[in-house]
Amino acid sequence: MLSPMTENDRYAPTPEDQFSFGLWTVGNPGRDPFGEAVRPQLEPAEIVCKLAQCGAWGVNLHDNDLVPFGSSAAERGRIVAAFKKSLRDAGMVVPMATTNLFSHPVFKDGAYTSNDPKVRAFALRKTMEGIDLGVELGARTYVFWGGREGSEADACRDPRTAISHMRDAIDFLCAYVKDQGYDIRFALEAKPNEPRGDIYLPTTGHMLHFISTLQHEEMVGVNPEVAHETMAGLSFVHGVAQAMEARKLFHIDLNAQRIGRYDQDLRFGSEDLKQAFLLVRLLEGTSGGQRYGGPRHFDAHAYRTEDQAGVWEFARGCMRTYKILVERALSFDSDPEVRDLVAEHNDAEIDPALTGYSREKADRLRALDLDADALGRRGCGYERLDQLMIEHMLGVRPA
Ligand code: GCO
Ligand code: MN
Ligand code: MN
Repeated sequence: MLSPMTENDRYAPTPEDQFSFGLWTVGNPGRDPFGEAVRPQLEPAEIVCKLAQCGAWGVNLHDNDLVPFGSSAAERGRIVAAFKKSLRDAGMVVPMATTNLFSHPVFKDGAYTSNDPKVRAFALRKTMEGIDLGVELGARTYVFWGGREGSEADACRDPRTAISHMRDAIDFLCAYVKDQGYDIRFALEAKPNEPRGDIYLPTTGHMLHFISTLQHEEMVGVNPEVAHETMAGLSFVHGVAQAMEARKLFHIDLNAQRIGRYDQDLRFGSEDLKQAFLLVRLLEGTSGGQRYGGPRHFDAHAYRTEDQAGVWEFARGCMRTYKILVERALSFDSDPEVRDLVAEHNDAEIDPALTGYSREKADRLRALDLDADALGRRGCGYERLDQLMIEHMLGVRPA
């Protein structure tokens, strides 16, 4: 039984929310390195139908989530046609697609960064076919997660060579997209480790710099994931904000994670609610910044303890928590006391002198009477601000 959802439920998902799930997320049968599957493998058509019933808008996929590795052209054609029909029937879209470059043993030492040009060639060709598939299904974003692009025995290659191979691959594929006339952008997803001991380009920050070295950097952005940045012990919100500021947030993988653990891919908001709140506040622009316009994709899966009912409970929980947090963020950012505490201290005399260097501005700065001791004595009021945030999050304010 699905949890009850009434028609006027203000947290009920709508297509405008752009909530999406991967076939591999709700389709995860609960296999882990220590145990077998605990749930049957669902067919893509069934996943599409169930996701639509839960109120999701989109479904994402790896090439092989839909078309099994090694399928013939005829099989591919049949599978894709049937899948398109299930999308139409359910009113669902495919906003993002990606390539599985990690399951087959050929990728055990990487795909684009493998030392073997034959493996690199195979990876490129597989990605070209994956892009064709994504475009055929209507995807506007193509994600690159280099799960096996890393090492354990680090003497195996110069990491600089790995990065330059990675650049060659992305440059090649950007040119492929342009040559085909496709309307699709790339989003690079970082992860510090797992399944490799260390993965190259381990954080969103590394990716952002790498993108600036590409031939078609305008086509390439990032797909940050809560779990991955948190595994590295970093502030996910700061990483996402940097991507937004650089206009490079093309996609996002929402889930939950505790620091210092394996990639948990938990239900959105189920851990570190404060980061989740701040993230939603950032994405939705409730404090005034620009809103993120892309899909809200949940790259997570249900606990291994769950049966099929638990999986749909999980999916609805991700979306519901997101919407509750939107409401809480709006409430926080419209609280007059909060506005007062976060208001910028504008100074008509000083502010213009701080940007755009000129000798005259430098002289003005030198002439300013600035009392560092007095400035240093002032309290910031952040204890109050943070407590107010907690109270909005917990729903006790406004009373
Ligand atoms: C992981 C990754 C993947 C990717 C997916 C799309 O840690 O397993 O997050 O789920 O997001 O492969 O590229
Ligand atoms: Mn991910
Ligand atoms: Mn992950």
